[in-house]
Amino acid sequence: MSLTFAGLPFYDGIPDDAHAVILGIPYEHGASGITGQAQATTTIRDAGTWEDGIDELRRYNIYDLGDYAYGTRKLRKAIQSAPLSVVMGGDDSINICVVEALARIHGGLQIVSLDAHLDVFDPQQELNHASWLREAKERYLTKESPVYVAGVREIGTTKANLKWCRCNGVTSVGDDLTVLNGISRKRPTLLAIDIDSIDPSFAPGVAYPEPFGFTSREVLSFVRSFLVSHNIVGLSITEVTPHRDINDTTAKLANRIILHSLMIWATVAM
Ligand SMILES: [Mn+2]
Repeated sequence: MSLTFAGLPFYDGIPDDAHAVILGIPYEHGASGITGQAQATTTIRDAGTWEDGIDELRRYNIYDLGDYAYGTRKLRKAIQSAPLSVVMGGDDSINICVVEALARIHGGLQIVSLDAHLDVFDPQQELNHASWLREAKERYLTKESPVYVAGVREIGTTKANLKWCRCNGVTSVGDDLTVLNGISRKRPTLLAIDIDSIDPSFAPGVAYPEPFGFTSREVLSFVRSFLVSHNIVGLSITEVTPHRDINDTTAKLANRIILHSLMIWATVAM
């Protein structure tokens, strides 16, 4: 393996004393058309320069578990091995594995997704990164488990998509991130950040950029307050597409969102 994330210790296997783990799923077979997301786990790790590690994180048992293949039992065990699991994609469909793993050990899991796209197309027709949320919800969550999506601005959301959302407890909150502060603070929560939720001027390295996204600062300040107030058990960052990036801007952004998240999480959870 190249550098570990932020110089964290590499753990080969499933740890039993981890406070948090980070791992990658270099998978892009859920991408439609433009691929390259599988390269992101390496690029995001390499977008830091901390061979010696970050002091604030070294006080805790936070391990980089390396990369895992999509859909394996080993991956599930890895995601389940700590109170907080940070997962780097890969295309957005890797969240199906994350939701499966977390839902099996956390009853009443809720999902908060930041995404330019709703991702609720019918998985029966095509199971990919544009249908992952529906697949994950129908397969692994109960009807009562709420799902919130922020930042959706794609052109092409169909009436059938919206109807499915209405009938299945999926709420699109537009671009008002403050709404999310009002959702259940107790429920175990997966925060799934598709990097294309952020404006392409900050995150150019994505397959399907959409204008009018969040600023990078908006997302950082949201993540900071949300991590402090809510019961986060999983954080995923997906859709970084290195060959479309400019000067590693997007990989660096993903790297820093994870890094700040781990630091704030360590401060409040420990
Ligand atoms: Mn997206």
